[in-house]
Amino acid sequence: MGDYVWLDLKTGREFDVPVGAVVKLCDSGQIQVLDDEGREHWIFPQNATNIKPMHPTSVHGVEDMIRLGDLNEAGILRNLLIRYNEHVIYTYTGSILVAVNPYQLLPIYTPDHIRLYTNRKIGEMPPHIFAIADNCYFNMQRNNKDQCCIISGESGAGKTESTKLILQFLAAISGQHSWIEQQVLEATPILEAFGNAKTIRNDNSSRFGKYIDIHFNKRGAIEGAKIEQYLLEKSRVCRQAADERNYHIFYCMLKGMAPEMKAKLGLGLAREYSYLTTGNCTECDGRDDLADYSSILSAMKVLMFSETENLEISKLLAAILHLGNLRFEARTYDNLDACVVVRSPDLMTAASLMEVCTNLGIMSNTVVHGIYGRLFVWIVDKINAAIYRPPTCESSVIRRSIGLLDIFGFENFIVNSFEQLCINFANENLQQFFVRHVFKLEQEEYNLEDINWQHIEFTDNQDALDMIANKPMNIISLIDEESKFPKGTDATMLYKLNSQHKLNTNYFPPKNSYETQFGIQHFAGVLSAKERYLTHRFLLKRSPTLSSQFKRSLEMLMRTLSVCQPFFVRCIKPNEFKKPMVREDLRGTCQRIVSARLGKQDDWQIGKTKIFLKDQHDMQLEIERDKAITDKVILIQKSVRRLKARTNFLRLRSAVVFIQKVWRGYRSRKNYQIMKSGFIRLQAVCRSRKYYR
Ligand code: AD9
Ligand code: MG
Repeated sequence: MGDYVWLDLKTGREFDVPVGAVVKLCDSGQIQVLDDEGREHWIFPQNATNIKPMHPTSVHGVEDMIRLGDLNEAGILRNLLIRYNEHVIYTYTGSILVAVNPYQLLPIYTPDHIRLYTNRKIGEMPPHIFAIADNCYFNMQRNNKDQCCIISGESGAGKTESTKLILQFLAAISGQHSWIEQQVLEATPILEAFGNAKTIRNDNSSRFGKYIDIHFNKRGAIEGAKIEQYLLEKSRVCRQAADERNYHIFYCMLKGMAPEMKAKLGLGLAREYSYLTTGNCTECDGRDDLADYSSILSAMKVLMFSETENLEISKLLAAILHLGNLRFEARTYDNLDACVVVRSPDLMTAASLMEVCTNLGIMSNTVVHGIYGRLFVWIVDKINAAIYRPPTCESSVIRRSIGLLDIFGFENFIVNSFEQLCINFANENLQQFFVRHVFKLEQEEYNLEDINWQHIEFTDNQDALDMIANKPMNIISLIDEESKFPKGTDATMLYKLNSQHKLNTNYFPPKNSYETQFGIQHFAGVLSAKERYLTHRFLLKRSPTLSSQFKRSLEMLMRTLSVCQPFFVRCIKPNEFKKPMVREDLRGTCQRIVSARLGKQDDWQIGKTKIFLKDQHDMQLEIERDKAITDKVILIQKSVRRLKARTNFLRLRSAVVFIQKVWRGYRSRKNYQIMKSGFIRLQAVCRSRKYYR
């Protein structure tokens, strides 16, 4: 009793690995165990193969996972879990740092921590992002070699926060407290304002990639920096998915700009702009757009943006918002179908802000997001003009640098388009860089030196990379070619992709001839793309095409990285709720619901991703749900009646606030809307009864 074991529940789940458990009771051959997720199990003698003793290193966890006796997936996951449960988010695997996103501010980044981690060897202190930064700095000086730190992980895993922490550490130990350090640090809020947005995965998601190269002089002090940006997601300017926002800057500007200035630019509230409302979400919990606006303005001052430049930027942002509100009317000229912009105050304001006449012709979304894309590039150039000091003859010999790579994480949405292909392709490249450094090069060296070693299994993603971009007729080159081809359509492109790659195991052709979706097996999983590339023709047709441009900048990045000594930080997202200390057990929750409502019968089964029910069960669950909603509605109706009796009809707003509270406790806001008139409109959940007083 009290022994720790691995319990293999063999649930058949996709990511089925043994879990840790502690033995509570041994009774005539039967063993009762309590697993890490708090569930009890009885193990019978005939199932003894389900249980294995745990190596002592796994019981309370280790700081460096190389030391794990059970060095397998289960061992690694448990090690991270028990540390995370104690708010210890950093763990090493050799010199690689694994960082689990705590989703809360931990008191581990104070000036004292900076001092504690300065000038220490890796392993001398508990794992920490500052230890990686310190080692980058130390290696740079000792080996006189440029360093780079590659921070990877899925969207929301903590890459950008880690980058900021490393920057903060380097600025502190560079020790000058100089203007240039300040400028390098202040570049971040500007870049985030224009290049980050709330997505369903991350409230501050980077919608571009960046490589910040920090330059140090021979005394080890920061003397400048250069920022390289990659592929801003421009489509977001005109369209956002449900529950997502446009770039932060728009909302900050509308909240924080002085009223006189807003009047001058003809600006109102966020909800008045079509480009800010397609995601049905103008606020972001935990973000203060008003306060952020003043931080952005003061950062811009530090980075030497002039008053005139700031005004020009605001004018362009305002013009984009007005353009988004334009309406078009279909017309026929000389038997040709055409459309014209309807004259409106928005058209006048947009034209005057952009200093063009109102005969704008057709203002498509592409033009607009083109404006924003160029504005973003201009802003990055402007920042570089302030922080980059070109090397002098003398300094170029002794200047050394540390590069921090923070790109957009792997993404898989319901509809994935060209942007996701590029983002995921960039991640594939980085994974290959990681695989080469951590496994391939190491193992090649052992072979060359005739060293005895145990082969480590790893997944090499080189084939997927070859299919996407390297081999002749690769996916990117086919997309490129089709976008230049005068008669190219989505269908012809898909046909070419299918005929070229259908036998490749990394390619998933459409399931039938009506499907317009194809999939790519990425190292992070299968991601399918709704084939919509040619709608981006405006951009693709330019010379060089967007994809070849992106491919070239990635190649340059890989070349830069390859001459540096690399450090790796792998960020991990602990749950999908953007919350601290949640454990996610959707399967368990579903199991509890069906067992509570349908009983423990053999009539239903839980598969890997779905529950299989009989028709009558579906009906039964529907009835239960309806009843639960009706009970709530009755409760609300009663409350309204009570309130109306006590107050009078005109004071209905306070009743509405009350109802919102009651209702919110039960269902998410998405399912109801409080109308100005005081009506509650229920969506989806109560289709048959549309309005309730
Ligand atoms: V994306 O690919 O740009 O969508 P990132 O960059 O990986 O993504 P980010 O760094 O933005 O994720 O982290 C997401 C959120 O997690 C942050 O806004 C913080 O609220 C939270 N986070 C991440 N790391 C830390 C941390 N070390 N301490 C506290 C953190 N909170
Ligand atoms: Mg980020």
